[in-house]
Amino acid sequence: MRQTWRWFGPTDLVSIDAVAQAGAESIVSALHHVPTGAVWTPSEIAKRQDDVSRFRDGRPSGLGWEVVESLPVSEDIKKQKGDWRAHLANYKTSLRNLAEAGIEVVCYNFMPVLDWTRTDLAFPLPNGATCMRFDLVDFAAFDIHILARPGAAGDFADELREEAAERFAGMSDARRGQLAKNVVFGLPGAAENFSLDDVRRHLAEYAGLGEDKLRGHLVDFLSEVAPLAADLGLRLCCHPDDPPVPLLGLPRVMSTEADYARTMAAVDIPANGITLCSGSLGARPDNDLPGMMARLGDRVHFLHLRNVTRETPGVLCSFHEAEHLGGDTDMAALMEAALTEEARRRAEGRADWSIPMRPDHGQDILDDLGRQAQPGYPAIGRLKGLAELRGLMVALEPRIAAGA
Ligand code: DNO
Repeated sequence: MRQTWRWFGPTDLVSIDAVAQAGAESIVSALHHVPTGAVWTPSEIAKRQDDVSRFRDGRPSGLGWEVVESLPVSEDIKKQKGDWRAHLANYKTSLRNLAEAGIEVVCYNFMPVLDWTRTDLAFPLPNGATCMRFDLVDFAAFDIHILARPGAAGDFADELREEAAERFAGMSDARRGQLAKNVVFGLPGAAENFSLDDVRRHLAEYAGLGEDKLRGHLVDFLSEVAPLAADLGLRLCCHPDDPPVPLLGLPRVMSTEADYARTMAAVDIPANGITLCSGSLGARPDNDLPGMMARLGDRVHFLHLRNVTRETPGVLCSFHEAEHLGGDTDMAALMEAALTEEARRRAEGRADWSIPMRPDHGQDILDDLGRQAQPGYPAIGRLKGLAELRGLMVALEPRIAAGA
């Protein structure tokens, strides 16, 4: 298992020096400054590789850019509208340029409009740490009363609707503004940061585009890019929806094991693969993460190890981001399933037996507090997560290798 670390580029508050000191072996990064839909040019890719390869004082870091997260899929491609054919051609050019630069793993997602969604970016825990949280009542208050989306009220059960009305009535203007900002924060480091009007405009564009159509567009996209990726020696991996439920009346198609099984079967080649994110998928009680790793492991090209604590029952629930070994996913069992898959690949002689893994998100602890790194991406909280995961790995690996 390759221990990787997400780095947002030269503007990231966490330096390459810090990444090396945390013990990570390679870097996950993206060209966040390139607008979605445009080509990632060889020179921009080379520049990022160079940034990754050096410490602040210019000495070699020994780190390389191993995984792209994400090469974003444009809204036009997801909707098959506007410039989607040009964007698709550009996507392919970017894949060729990445392959040329020696990068093999490319993560993306297919969530309409917003990437991850939270209601709190710094929710205080009893020990003084902060974490990201999704509170269903706050979210309903946002959807029904702040965004005032037509039809929103009908998407929530009566009791929840009443709670949301009460919650909204009791909120200060400042809290309402903060909540809206948190929900639309979108993709960290992305060029797009949406205003409420932008969100309304984007939502309107999806009118009439339901789950089946979006799934069809995903399969169309993969039918174009996955065979090319295979030719280029690349592995594409789709990140799950976060949270893994439809929100804001938008369809979501990569939320469950059944979704993944369908999409893998639709374009049935290894280059069409999975980013198994235990944090995103773990927000649903019916996603069995160790089981998914065991059953879909063959196509898992990238692992995001993170944990959540679900606070309410139901598929659409409140949750917060727990410590990596805390929360509702049995991380030891998931690690065991991942190492078992690696042993299986090694026995088969697969060149890609070692799966890149990153400690996904972290709580803000110690000097992270008040430092305002990208939400979810503090230095020390992630360092702790990586250290704990590495401990699990070192403990389990020899046992599993011996049994293989
Ligand atoms: C959030 C991340 C996501 C992820 C993208 C991948 O922290 O897990 O933003 O990078 O969804 O496409």
